[in-house]
Amino acid sequence: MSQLEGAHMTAEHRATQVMEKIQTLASFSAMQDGILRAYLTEEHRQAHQQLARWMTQAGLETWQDEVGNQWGRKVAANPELPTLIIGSHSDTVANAGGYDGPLGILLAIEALDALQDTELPFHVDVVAFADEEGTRFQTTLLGSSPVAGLWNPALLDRQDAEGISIGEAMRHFGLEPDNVAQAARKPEETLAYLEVHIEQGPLLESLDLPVGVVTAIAGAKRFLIDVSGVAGHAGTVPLPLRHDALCGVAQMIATIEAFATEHEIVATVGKCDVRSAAVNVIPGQVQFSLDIRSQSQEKLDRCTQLLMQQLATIGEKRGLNVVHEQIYQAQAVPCSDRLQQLWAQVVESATGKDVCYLASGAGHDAMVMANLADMGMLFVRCEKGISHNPKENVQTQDVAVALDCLIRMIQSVSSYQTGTC
Ligand code: HGY
Ligand code: MN
Ligand code: MN
Repeated sequence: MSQLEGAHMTAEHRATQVMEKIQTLASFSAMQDGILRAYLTEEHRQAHQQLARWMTQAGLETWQDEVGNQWGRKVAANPELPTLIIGSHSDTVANAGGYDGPLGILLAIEALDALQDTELPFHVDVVAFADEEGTRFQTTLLGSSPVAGLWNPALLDRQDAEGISIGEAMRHFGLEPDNVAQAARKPEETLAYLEVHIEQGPLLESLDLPVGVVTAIAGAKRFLIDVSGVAGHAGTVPLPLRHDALCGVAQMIATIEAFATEHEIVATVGKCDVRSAAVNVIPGQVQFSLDIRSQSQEKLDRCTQLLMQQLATIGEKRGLNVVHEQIYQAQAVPCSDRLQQLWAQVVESATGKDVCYLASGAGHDAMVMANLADMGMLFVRCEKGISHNPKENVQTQDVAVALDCLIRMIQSVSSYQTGTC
């Protein structure tokens, strides 16, 4: 009987359970007709209470840390042994799919349930990070950064759209903001960090492969760009005399698209807000967001500088004032070579297929957890590569393959620990 059939359940049965739990988690949403679960909200609390129940049923010891992350531990016989951490995020973007984040958490819980009768030479912690997307406070990785020892207390003043600061929201949630740094884990006690996540891209589907090994995670920078012109009467100001902020932004957005195409990076304007908008007023003030990414940190830094110069030139020619504020950045991060090798061996033995290695254009908690320990990721095929969209979907049989791979990976990490691989 394979490990997957531990506790007398077949691989398909376990995968079906994971898919059902995805739907249960999706019900903890601030939206009536979609999924939105943001940091330090009632939906966050309810989802983590449900995850804690599933962790307990899988035989894990559970606790919530100082940031609001939910943990579950498969305890090893010897308390002095190091810990393998497996996790992903439980928060979502607005109108999200059900798998981005939760799939990785539920696979980890299911894998440890299947291994309940197996003694491992290390503790295994499953973690649900409470904020990876940054949906509420516009800054991401708030759950995993303190765990990785990367906490900036200045962020406590960052406010949401209602003017509530992270510090206030933490207190309301029952957390003490001054204790956040205590969530940091010790590198010397951490064996490795693993994350299983949907690919959020089309490559695995195009190759007809259920899973793939991640090589690196793209670096990203995010900005809010304020463009100021002159508001005016739509009926009386001739075009040549206008300083129309929205026309300027329109030209900037087209320039961003052309620049990213030319330089083979990705750049996205996801939000655009016309201040005091009215049909008969020439827009005087517009703020838009810019998300720019590359697998190469050097290219990301160089392209960002070049692009900002082009936006400033557009502003000068139109008599607009352009100010940009960087609100987020994450360095491009390579995945551990040894964990990539281990994942590849596991994938080959579980699928009997060639191993696909692919980089991640999306950010993940793994990119900050790499500051704590060696990091390795496994991607799961998702339909048409669609994500951050209610149409996000995976197949149960691919979940079964991913679960099999994760169980084999946990078992092979012991060889990694002793350096025998
Ligand atoms: O934006 C990202 O890459 C991730 O989904 N937070
Ligand atoms: Mn994600
Ligand atoms: Mn996401």
